[in-house]
Amino acid sequence: MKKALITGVTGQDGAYLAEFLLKQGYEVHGIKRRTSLFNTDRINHLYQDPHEPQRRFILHHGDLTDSSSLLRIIQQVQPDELYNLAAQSHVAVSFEEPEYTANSDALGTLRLLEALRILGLEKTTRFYQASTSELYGLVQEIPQRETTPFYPRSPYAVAKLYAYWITVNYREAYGMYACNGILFNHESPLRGETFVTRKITRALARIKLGLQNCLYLGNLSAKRDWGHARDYVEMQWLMLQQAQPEDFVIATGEQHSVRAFVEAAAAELGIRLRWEGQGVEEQGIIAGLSEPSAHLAVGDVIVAVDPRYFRPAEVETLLGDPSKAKEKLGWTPRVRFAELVREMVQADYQAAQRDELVRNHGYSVFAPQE
Ligand code: NDP
Ligand code: GDR
Repeated sequence: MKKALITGVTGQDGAYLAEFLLKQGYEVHGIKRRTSLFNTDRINHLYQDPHEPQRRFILHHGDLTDSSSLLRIIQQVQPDELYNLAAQSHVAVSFEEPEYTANSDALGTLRLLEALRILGLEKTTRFYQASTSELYGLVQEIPQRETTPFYPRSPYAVAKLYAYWITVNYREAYGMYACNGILFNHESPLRGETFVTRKITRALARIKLGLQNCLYLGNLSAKRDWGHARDYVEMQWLMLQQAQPEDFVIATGEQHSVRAFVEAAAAELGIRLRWEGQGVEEQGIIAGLSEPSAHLAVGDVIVAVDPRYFRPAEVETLLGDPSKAKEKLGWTPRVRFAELVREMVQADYQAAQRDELVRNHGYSVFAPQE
């Protein structure tokens, strides 16, 4: 039985990848951080009792900033495949925690690669690095492909640039099977609540049910190439099944603005939008809103621009060219934009209905029948 070790197993991609690898018959090990509250919501359905002798899903406490934990876990697991998905992955937060972001995202990758080398596994363990379209930043070419020059625009992207190159370097220096997946944005109902797509679907669902008044956003004109996380993790696995290690762009080849995402989600819910500051934006200036709107007309949904969500340096446009992955990995995105929006909206609407029930009736409605 093949063994996989996943860092970041409690994250969006980690959860989908763990599920996928278990289906493929792998023994799956995951590294999770110690947290004061449980952080395993996304993988609870995969949990197996530690007393179960045949269990194939095993969690270990560790942290990308702690070499000793990584060495211990890798030594114990001796993985055939190591997927490095762990990261401080929020671009805006990286401006607030740049040093920590560099430590976990850049040096964390180095720590894993060194651990493999120190333990003599550099020729046996295959390594996947979660690289990102954020490397392209201030884009030098449209669409972006594997050969497009990088121009990172945030502490997150700069840290990921180091991780990208140290992965290439260890491949070249030590003959490791190590790959970068340069993945464009991928979303799902499991997406963290502060990334823009999930923030939108969650807020609009709650606004529809009267649980929230207003959705505050930053740059509405930013454009992204959005795909579905479930599709993308399969490519992470496929990259490690090739004869030679190579780097691949994974993207849909389709681009939409943040504003278009809001409109698609609102249409899905059948709600009417009212934009604050729209006129200003049409003149090419991003609207700023000094005061949140106090009074909403009944039936109106307000989407307002709040400058606090602007970034010190922005990535305005990303569009991937996945031709190489198409040719060599047989990549075709199964889920397109409209379907992605629909799935996320439906999941958040169900969650909001549950919150509404709790608000109106209290937790007692969920208590077991007496
Ligand atoms: P998430 O933010 O959902 O998950 C990140 C995971 O990393 C979580 O499990 C988190 O743990 C863990 N983590 C964070 N810091 C550390 C640390 N110091 N030590 C150990 N674990 C840590 O990200 P995604 O699943 O969306 O993304 C997976 C990877 O792919 C990331 O590296 C991201 O940068 C990259 N990426 C993502 C893209 C996307 O669109 N989703 C696109 C391109 C790249 P906890 O649950 O405790 O917070
Ligand atoms: P991104 O994703 O920065 O592309 O990084 P995010 O969803 O955070 O932002 C996308 C775009 O939307 C604009 N935006 C807002 N973003 C957030 N989070 N909140 C807002 O209110 C808001 N309003 C507008 C942003 O300015 C940006 O232009 C994601 C992460 O998963 C990274 O880890 C990954 O590497 C890249 O995708 C590919």
